[in-house]
Amino acid sequence: MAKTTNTIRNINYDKKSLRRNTLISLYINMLKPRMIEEKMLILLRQGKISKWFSGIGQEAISVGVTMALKDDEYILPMHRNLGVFTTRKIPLHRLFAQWQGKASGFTKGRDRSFHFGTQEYNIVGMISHLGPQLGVADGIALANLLKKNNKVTAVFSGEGGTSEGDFHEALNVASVWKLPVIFCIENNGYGLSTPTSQQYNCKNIADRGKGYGIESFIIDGNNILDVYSKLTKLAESIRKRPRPILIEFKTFRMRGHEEASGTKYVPKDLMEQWALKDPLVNYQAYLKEEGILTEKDEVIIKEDIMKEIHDGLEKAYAEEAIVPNLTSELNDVYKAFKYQEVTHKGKTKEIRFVDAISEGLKQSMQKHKDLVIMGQDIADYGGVFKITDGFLKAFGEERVRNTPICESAIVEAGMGLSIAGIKSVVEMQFADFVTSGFNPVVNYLAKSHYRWNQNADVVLRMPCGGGVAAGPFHSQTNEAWFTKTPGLKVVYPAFPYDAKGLLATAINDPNPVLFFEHKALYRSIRQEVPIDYFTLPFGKASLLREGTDVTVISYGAAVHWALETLDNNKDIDADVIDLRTLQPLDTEAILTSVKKTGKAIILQEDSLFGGIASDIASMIMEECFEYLDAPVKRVASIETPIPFINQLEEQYLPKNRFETELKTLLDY
Ligand SMILES: Cc1ncc(C[n+]2csc(CCOP(=O)(O)OP(=O)(O)O)c2C)c(N)n1
Repeated sequence: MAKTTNTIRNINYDKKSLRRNTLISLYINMLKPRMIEEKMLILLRQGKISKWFSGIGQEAISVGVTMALKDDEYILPMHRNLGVFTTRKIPLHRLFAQWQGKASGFTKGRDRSFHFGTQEYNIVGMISHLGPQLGVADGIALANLLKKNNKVTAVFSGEGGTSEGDFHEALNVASVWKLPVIFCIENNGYGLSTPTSQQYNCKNIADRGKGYGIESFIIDGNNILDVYSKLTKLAESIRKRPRPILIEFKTFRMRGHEEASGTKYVPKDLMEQWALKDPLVNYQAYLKEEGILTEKDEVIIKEDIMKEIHDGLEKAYAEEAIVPNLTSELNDVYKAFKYQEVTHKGKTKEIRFVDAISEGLKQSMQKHKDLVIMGQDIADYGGVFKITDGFLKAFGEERVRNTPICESAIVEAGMGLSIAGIKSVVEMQFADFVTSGFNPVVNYLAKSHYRWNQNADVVLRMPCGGGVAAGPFHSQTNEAWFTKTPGLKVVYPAFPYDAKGLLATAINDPNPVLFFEHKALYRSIRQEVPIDYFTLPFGKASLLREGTDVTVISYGAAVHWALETLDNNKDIDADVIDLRTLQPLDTEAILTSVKKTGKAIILQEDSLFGGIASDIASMIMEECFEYLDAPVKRVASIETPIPFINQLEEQYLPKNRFETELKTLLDY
């Protein structure tokens, strides 16, 4: 522990009307993470923990912010915010167990260090990618705004993290939507080895607030009384008048990025200057000067914390190591969902694919009273495909939300809404644009339940597919990017009836669902569809035709190409399987059919390599080898981006090659 007696104070404090209890609590709450860290550094040297990101010298920020918030208000910390976790009074043995990968931690050994959240303590931990936290905070703040509960959300980032697009998107959305969120930027001089001069080129990060229409402040992050008093005041003001605020805390990173990386690149005098501004040492000296803390108090407080650390460590060490259990690993990827069948009793009506989606969405909006939908141009304009036409009038602007062009922040906001218990549907204007929100989809939505038991109750609507002469960026069918990622469900209907029933299920399901809607089907495919709300189960393919010669497996628009080919070749007697959902996949339907026919052909709109057809083909070979009368055939688009002009697109897509390939297979 750093020596504190006879210290010359380098920070000026103003305790205003703060009571002794609060002043002492601020001290204890800063001291505890410092003492834990000092212990961790010893354990690290002994090889007892693997990695450590130090927040030494930055404790005043974590502690001041956390104490300014109420316990039921969410905080989204980063890797140097141990003080948030300890100030929220998480039992130390659980923190230690988390770092040791033990079961009584927060991630069952599935994620390390501070990469966890806990609803019990209203803390949402980071993913490694830093920036997404900011958009998730927007979502939580939006939930608070909608619930009108006057709660504030605080989210942290380093100055390095502010260079990510997520920062800019999150601030912009928060400003446009007037979200009650405090963006806390800890400017500690370095992002790994990169000094601020190479990170950004404005004087202060706080200056950026102006560009987004956000009030911003600079606070001395090493002055605990400043941090606490100013944050308390700001939080109170935001509770009364919801709005975002940007705060830049000036501070310094006193140790390496993580312990192994050292601080060689930091000028010595800089380190020495900041050492004089140690937030704990200075505050302790101040409390003593003021007669608020005596030597005796200090000894007792330290002994208590030491004992708490010691006991916590004993308990964590005594806990047995995790024994891998395959079933629980696999079961925890998704939140359990008990499918509720809602059958349709009433009348049917012939509608288009696009109407089925619109109707399904509308009925889910009626059923789930707090379901929020978000997307570009979906409100007044009704969406570029007019699926949400009239929704604004029917459900109001709180639930039907036009968004700025910022796919990352909106997916992240969906995650935040889910954390706060609100379902959402996000419309990607085109499935192609999901790339701009790819990180939060595959890393936040997909992995949160497995990591810390937090589901992402978000449906992403994905208007996709070719045949519409729209070129490489408005025609892709990119389902394979997501079927590859555990934690996501992927739905891809081919008919209006399926689209309506599966969309209802996607919204009921508490897991993240990517719902692919083929644009070429929107206005070309009609079907009798029940007028009332109904659901259809995931993981159940539909057997569209029954035959004995061959099994044709497909999904989306390609199902219609297969049917057209078979209509033109009435002599071919085929089982036709429309997969309907790709994750979960109805393997049983596939295998049963192939065992019957002995031949399988998979028609996929996407280019061949790495698509779902390849996985299905492998699966058939592994499971049905002895039943096969021919090699499994995959038919897919060629290995180029999807081109614009009709004749090139026709050459690209597999539609016209399917018939020949099917006949070759039958002749084998
Ligand atoms: C998207 C992404 N890029 C790079 C990294 C590697 N990385 C982890 S922390 C870090 C520095 C972050 O700096 P800053 O945001 O200032 O926070 P600090 O570590 O200084 O507290 C880097 C480069 C990462 N985790 N995620």
